[in-house]
Amino acid sequence: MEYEILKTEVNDGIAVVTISRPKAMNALNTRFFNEMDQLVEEMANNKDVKVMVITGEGKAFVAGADIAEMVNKDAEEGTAFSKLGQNTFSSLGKINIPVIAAINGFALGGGLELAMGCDFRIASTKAKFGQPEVSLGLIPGYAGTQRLSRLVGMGDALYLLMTADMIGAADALRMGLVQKVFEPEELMEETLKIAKLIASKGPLAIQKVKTTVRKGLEMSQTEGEKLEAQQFGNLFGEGSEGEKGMTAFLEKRKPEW
Ligand code: CO8
Repeated sequence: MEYEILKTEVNDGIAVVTISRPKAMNALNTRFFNEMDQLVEEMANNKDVKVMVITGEGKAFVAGADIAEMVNKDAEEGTAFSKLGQNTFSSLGKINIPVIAAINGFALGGGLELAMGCDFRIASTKAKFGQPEVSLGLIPGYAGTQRLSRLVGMGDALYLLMTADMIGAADALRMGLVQKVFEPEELMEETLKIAKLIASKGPLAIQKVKTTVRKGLEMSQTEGEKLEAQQFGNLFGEGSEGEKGMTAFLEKRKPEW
């Protein structure tokens, strides 16, 4: 399948994926999900890509699911459209490379759900966030009810979900919904600096941080600690990444992975 909505550029191990449907505020349609599924598979198998950054073209990161595509769906089709998006966004959490959302503008409804499916979020001071579904007589369908409450806690999640209030970057930062905020003209440059910093670290360690935290969140503390001990141990031994990193430290030089 040719890409029509997703534009990808890979430089120095960082893939920047721009969602490009600006006339519809980058609203998410079936075509977007099919392209994103294909792209995630390609990125996961591309040894040159160490970090993926997702951003939007124009005024929006993504202004939600495509309302024009959804309006005539029946209950069964609505459930299918919800599962399609849930699967795509959960695949971002499953691939071995970190995925960062660089939120340039509106991140509403399905757009905020996409951002929350990423590993963490960097925002422009101009970004706006919200879950406006109840204004449309809907609820989030791409795991927003689940991810938002886990990310910001029940009070702020229910506030956003029940009021459909659109908040700015400062409030999103306070809630922990985003991790960093930059001026619009600095957003990509600063996000790329963070991506490059991550790309300079032990690649297997980065993979294991991602999978251990994400899988751990679905386990009890005791099970999570068992998983951590296993993953920690896997980084040791002759020729291992841990050996390379620790030896470089002791020899006062930069590691070569
Ligand atoms: N879907 C389809 N088209 C959209 C969407 C959208 N979500 N958002 C904007 N557009 C279109 C507009 O219709 C308009 O099209 P046109 O030029 O043809 O009239 C164009 O984009 C530009 O939009 P505006 O003129 O409205 O631009 P403004 O700058 O005035 O406003 C806003 C920008 C505030 C972002 C405004 O467009 C808006 O409120 N958009 C809708 C936001 C929204 O409600 N999002 C939630 C959608 S529901 C959702 O995401 C549920 C996810 C779970 C689905 C589960 C599946 C079953």
